[in-house]
Amino acid sequence: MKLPYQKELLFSIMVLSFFVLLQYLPDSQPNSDEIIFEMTTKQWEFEPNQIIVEQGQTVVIKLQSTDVPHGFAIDEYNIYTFVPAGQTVDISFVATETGVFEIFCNIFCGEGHSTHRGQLIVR
Ligand SMILES: [Cu+2]
Repeated sequence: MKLPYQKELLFSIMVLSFFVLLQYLPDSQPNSDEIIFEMTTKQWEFEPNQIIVEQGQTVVIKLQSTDVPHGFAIDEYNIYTFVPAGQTVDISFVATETGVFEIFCNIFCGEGHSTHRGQLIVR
């Protein structure tokens, strides 16, 4: 038996099913979330001095210098940020590459400047 508008009805059901199924599909980008760190920098350390994130996350670092001007740099991510004395700056990037990366101060900040280091781990 053939119903009137059978094709149209079938099509409508397929379209509706598609949208209903969409609700239940797993998120195709589970790591697309944002992760926020509060970090301080001073002569001659970052605190915390290691941050660990998942690949694909948007990383926001709220970095405060508690003494003199410092820098925050990660070569592989092309990040070179100046942090004025006593101020907080937001550093934001997407962790596209996995690995262990050195964070370093790229503004001369005193005798321990060359040891002013931290680590970014993207896994
Ligand atoms: Cu420094």
